[in-house]
Amino acid sequence: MPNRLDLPSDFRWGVSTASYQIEGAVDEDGRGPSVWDTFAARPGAVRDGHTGAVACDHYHRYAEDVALMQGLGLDGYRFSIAWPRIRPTGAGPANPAGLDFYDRLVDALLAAGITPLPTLFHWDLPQALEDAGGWLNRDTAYRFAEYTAVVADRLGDRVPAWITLNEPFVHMVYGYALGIHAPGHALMLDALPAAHHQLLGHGLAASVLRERGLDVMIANNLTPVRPASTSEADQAAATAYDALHNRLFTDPILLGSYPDLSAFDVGPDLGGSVRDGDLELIAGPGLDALGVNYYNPTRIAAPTDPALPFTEAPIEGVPRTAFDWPVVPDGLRELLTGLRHRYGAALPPITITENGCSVADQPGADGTVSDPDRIDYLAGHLDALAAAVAEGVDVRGYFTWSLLDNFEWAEGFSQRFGLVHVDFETQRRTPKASYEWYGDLIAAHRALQQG
Ligand code: GBH
Repeated sequence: MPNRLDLPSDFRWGVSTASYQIEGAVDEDGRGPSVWDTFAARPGAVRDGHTGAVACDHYHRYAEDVALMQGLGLDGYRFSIAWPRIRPTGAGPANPAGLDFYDRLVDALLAAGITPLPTLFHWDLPQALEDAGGWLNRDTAYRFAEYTAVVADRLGDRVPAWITLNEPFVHMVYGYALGIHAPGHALMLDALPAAHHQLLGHGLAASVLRERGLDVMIANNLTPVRPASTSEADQAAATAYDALHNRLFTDPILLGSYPDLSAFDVGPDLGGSVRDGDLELIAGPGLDALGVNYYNPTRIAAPTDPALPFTEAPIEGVPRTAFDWPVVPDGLRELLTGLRHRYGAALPPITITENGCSVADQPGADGTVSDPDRIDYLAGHLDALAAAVAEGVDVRGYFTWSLLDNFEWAEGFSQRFGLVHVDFETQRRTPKASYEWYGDLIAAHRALQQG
């Protein structure tokens, strides 16, 4: 069996974060409000009333955080750019102080030998754009392309590859269909225009990047969908769910078409949002690498409620994370080989842009943080990844979620995903056992593969 040390010699190791989850400094240097500032201020929206107002204070402590990355020996760092720092009201002139922050961060990374991999949208939309309809408004896609041009012009001389969107599925479902994330709309299937407009924004931004000679990626949260049984009803439900979760955000980019959503009573115009020529705008620029965020598989059964054509069924008999998510490392191999089978020659190289788990870890009496469950999770998933590579899937890198414990959206600070423990009272950073393990793995892989 191949294992993680057998990954190719040019395989790239990284960590991931996102702006609203770590930066804090929400009122500084001209940043405008984002939908997450507004949403987190709503009573009951976030556990314990937490907000990202301070988070990890990374805005002021980025140099210390880059030093932690350097200690891991990373090749790359995936972070996100806060759109409301760059264009505080979503339109109009750029904010120079916001651009300066990412300029300093990029230079610090390069000085540490780390390639920056920015994500342009990781859910913190300028509130002013939400006031005009957010991603339900087609106009937001054009504002996204304008903002992309501003940051690409400033950083493109030092940043080779860019991720347009993070998890447009989660943003649509949690933010627009269920209302458990910002902007907090509970529109159920009427949220679908937010899928199309994000994808249109991806396509327009991709053209802007291409024109500047930059590489284009997207980070989709993909899941292998397993029918709960071999019954026809469960299999049909699984096919419907797979179309909504996986294909809706990948087919238009790689194949130039939307999947069949007729099981949802949704036509090919996604609620009237798709116009002539849009699919060409989405697929036309192409994709240099597909970013895959993987956490767990999904088990789907026939519907119990007539409103939707599926129901989620629990995955039993496997370990669970502190967040209660099932731990199924082989699901990553299943997902990757499935993508290769589905898209064939249309599938670009893959980078794992997120994978990790929440562990309820706290410093012990001696001050160290022991997180064996995270080490098991990462080791298992990296071995599954190596198995997929051995089966012929072209995977170029792995970015674990996350460098730091951070603001975990609706869960506030209660779920800890970091390789580095953060004390949110003192901002003290303590590398966990998993940090040492990951750094040792990177060094061992390099020594073995590069001699
Ligand atoms: C990502 O979302 C985000 O990009 C990132 O910002 C976030 O902090 C990180 O992951 C950790 O949450 O119902 O048991 O099957 C991940 C989105 C949505 C992944 C729900 C797993 C299903 C768990 N996820 N999900 S389960």
